[in-house]
Amino acid sequence: MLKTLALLAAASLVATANITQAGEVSVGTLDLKTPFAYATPPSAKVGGGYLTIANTGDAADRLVGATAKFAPTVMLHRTVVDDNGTARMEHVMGGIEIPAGEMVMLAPGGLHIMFMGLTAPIVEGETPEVTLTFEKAGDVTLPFDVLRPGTKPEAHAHSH
Ligand SMILES: [Cu+2]
Repeated sequence: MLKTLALLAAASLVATANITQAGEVSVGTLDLKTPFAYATPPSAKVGGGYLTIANTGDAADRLVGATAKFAPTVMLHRTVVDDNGTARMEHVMGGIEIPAGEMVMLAPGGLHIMFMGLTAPIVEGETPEVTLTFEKAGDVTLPFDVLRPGTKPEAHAHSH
């Protein structure tokens, strides 16, 4: 009986995303923290999205893709610096692994979500929704904070 209840509880955790605190969403064994994007000028066609993903489970998961209403194409990218010191972005093939018990940061200058072919600018202060797709945890839609380019997200210490 207890075992059945535990299984049911585990199943419901997988099926629904729980908002645990402002700016933090959990889905399955994953905690998604400080999702943010940078505001874009009106004519911009691309923008970047970032967040930290912690895997509290004992099996690896994988971020395999993302979608957003404001961008017809969303890719997973990594910024790399070549031997000449030139930064460029490359498509991350096969998705981003989130190892068991570890935390992966998507951050400026490294791994990021690339919103391409923007149909509307990303506006500071708005909270556009982005759907992330994980191999095991499934789809989770969460709001991204929009920050002025160059600024860093604050630790979420909102007092309500
Ligand atoms: Cu990119």
